[in-house]
Amino acid sequence: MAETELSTEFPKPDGITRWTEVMVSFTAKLGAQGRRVVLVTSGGTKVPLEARAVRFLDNFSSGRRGATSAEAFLAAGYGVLFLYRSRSAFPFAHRFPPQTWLSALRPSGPAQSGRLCLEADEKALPGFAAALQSYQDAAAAGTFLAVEFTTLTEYLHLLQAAAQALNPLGPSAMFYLAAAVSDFYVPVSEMPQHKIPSSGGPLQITMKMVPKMLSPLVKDWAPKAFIISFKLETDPSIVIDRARNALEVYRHQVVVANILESKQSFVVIVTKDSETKLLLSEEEVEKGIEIEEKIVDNLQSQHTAFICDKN
Ligand code: PAZ
Repeated sequence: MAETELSTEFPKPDGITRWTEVMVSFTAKLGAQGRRVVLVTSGGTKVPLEARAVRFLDNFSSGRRGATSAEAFLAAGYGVLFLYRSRSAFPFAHRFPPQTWLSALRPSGPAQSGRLCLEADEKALPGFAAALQSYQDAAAAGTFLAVEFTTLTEYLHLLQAAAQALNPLGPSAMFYLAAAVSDFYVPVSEMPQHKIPSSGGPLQITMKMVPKMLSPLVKDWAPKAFIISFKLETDPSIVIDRARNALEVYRHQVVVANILESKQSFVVIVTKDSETKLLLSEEEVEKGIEIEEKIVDNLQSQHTAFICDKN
């Protein structure tokens, strides 16, 4: 799908040109260092039902998968472009919701020369200092860039812009498409201007299918990149077939298949010739190991083989 085609159905939001420049310079700098760069998409998209939107179609995605995976990719040495739903889970911060640090952190004395001094009982915020350090290391090294979306339209344009930024990296670029993107939308031309009145009785809406961006991504936007999509189902009996079908239709490299109820402890990494089950044992859960560490470990090895194959 060309940029003009995307803009016809989904009008280009403000700020995309600036974000494209920021993403292009982020990836170019890391590419020049010989670093691999991954685009991690994360969280759900919001679809307005009205032009002056009061109501939206949204979904369950918390962004936890994307945030935890971004941390694992950074630890593995990747540059991470994190395209995430505003207010969804954020790398290094998502384990510390306000209720944890609001009560644990205390001013340790009056602010001095503009410096705020805080202290906390280490046990009240386990992992907090390490998370802060990891985030600040990534920020100082320039290996992490977060870009926010809220609506489906913003997501689609930012994905295209991110692909434009990553494409020059060829096989060193990875796309890790963990966001839960709406399959349905109301075209701007068919949207009511104002809040849909409840006085009209039960609501019937016809939504159009969102075009699958995996197709232009694989064919045109970043044809040399290593591309991973995710497939979520609620019926375990169909998820692998659906994953295989996606691989056949879009011809990308990997689908990570997961089921809603078990998504944090079990996934299947599906490729053209393999199915690898990744499972967290109870001991691993107790040790605080997360399934994303295993997913990223597996994909990093596959990415290495992919790069070797292309060179
Ligand atoms: O964001 P989260 O951690 O709550 O959930 C992750 C997920 C289930 C959205 C992701 O693993 C996934 O499957 N994304 C693709 C969903 C789909 O469009 O099928």
